[in-house]
Amino acid sequence: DLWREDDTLVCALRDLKRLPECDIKLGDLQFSKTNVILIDVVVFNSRIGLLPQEGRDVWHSTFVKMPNSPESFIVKPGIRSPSQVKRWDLISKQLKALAKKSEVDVERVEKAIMSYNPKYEKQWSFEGLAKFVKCIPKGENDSCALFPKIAALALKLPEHVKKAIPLLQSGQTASITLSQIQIACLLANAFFCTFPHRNTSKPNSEYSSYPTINFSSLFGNWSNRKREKLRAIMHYFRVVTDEKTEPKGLVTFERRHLKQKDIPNWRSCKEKLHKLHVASHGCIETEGTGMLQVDFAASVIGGGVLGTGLVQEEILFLINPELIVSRLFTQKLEDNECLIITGSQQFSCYSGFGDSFEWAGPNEDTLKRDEWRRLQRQIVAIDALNFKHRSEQYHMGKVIRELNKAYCGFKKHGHNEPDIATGKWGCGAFNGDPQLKALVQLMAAAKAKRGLAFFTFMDDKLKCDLEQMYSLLVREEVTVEKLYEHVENYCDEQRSHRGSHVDLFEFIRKTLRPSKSLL
Ligand code: AR6
Repeated sequence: DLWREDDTLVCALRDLKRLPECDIKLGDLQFSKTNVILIDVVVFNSRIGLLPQEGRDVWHSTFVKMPNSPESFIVKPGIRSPSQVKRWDLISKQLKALAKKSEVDVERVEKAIMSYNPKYEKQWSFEGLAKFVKCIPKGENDSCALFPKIAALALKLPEHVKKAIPLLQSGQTASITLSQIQIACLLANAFFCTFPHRNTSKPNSEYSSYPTINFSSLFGNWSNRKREKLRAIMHYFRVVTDEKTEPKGLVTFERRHLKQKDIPNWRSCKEKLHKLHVASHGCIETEGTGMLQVDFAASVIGGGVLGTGLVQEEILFLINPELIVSRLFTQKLEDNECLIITGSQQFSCYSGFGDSFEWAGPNEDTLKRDEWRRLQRQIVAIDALNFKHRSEQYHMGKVIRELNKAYCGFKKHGHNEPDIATGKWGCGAFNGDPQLKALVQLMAAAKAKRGLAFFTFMDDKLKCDLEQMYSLLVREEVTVEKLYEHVENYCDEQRSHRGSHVDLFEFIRKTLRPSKSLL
């Protein structure tokens, strides 16, 4: 192997920084105009307990439109003329009827949901949910007993969430902190498809730039994927509706927008590469525990979690279902934006990926909590570009977009922050070049002065190649600006027809060590 010269310069996993050791001092929980907190901060800070923050409903384009808003009505067709009913009156009547029972079947759930979503009578199907209830193994088959509990939880919305929930809109840096039980209550409402104005994402519709949140799409077409997704979701509700296991912490969702003035000029970045660890075994959420964990996101957060998608992001959202609530208030991410979620709980274990994904039982989350009672899990959602043709990515405009996106996610906001756990970001469903994406993430991490743990997900060749490329770059003291130049030259060559078909690493190696390439 021509590459192998000296020892590799990558570091060991234990040399990277993780959350418990970082010991970040948060001080009292504090709200501001851009840091909205849905629980009572005074009560929380005096450690008395967890109460919802008082507030009022705001029916406005910059807030989540709530199903219990006094301004939300449903038009019911009448014999003579249509009449208007308050949405929550109808919903609560239906859900109360369910909550009273010890068991209800899917038909009854369907009837309730359709009663306040009459427009979708012909479009929505509950075939998937019905088959799910039929096919699930005995010990786990408590769905019919869970439906009433989920209904009871959804009904508590007016008690649990009193303050209006702002939308995290594009262009903003802002956060929302709420309790896990508030999240559970919102998700119980999503399960029962109660959120108004959220059933269509047609262009020009009010929420066309938001993800869907009502769970209707999970209940339709049956497939093995649906079965496993529903197992994970039902397990979440099993835990949160049980007083003994109900979670008691907080979770923060923060949208970050990288301001123009903070966008690096990559052409003149003097930083040297920071630490790198590469592993072909293990994965971001396990071996990367305590690090800033990258969600290989879609710009519409959560991607296909409520539909058929089942790759890294969707799996992450299924095993940490609290992440799904981000879909309620997070507008589509722009190029220079990311979403950071702190404190979500991992409720389930899994095995497989895509079609082989399986729910593998409950997960006892043993992470410690921070001063704001958030589990020490930090996830950053960054969406790579989706390339139809691989050749599209070899343009500096595209490379810069990816550099800025990664940098927006990686940029530190305090002194003592953990390193980053990532991998083949943008290289599966989104068709990116793993070598290019690895260098892009290394450059962004160098600028952010953070180390990277890179999990190649069983790709042994990438592990070897990346270790050797990194070692060469470090040995040659290649700075970010220099690396940028190499990438630029590679892109030029890819586009001109003189280009040989070498890969990016080989190209850089030949440039840095021309004599060796002659061997
Ligand atoms: N840890 C480390 N690596 C992983 C893990 C993991 N847990 N899971 C997967 N990989 P992909 P993308 C590797 O396709 O290309 C979703 O629908 C594995 O080798 O999920 O950025 C989103 O909502 C995999 O092939 O990410 C977006 O719409 C590779 O990472 C879209 O997919 C890429 O994973 C994003 O696609």
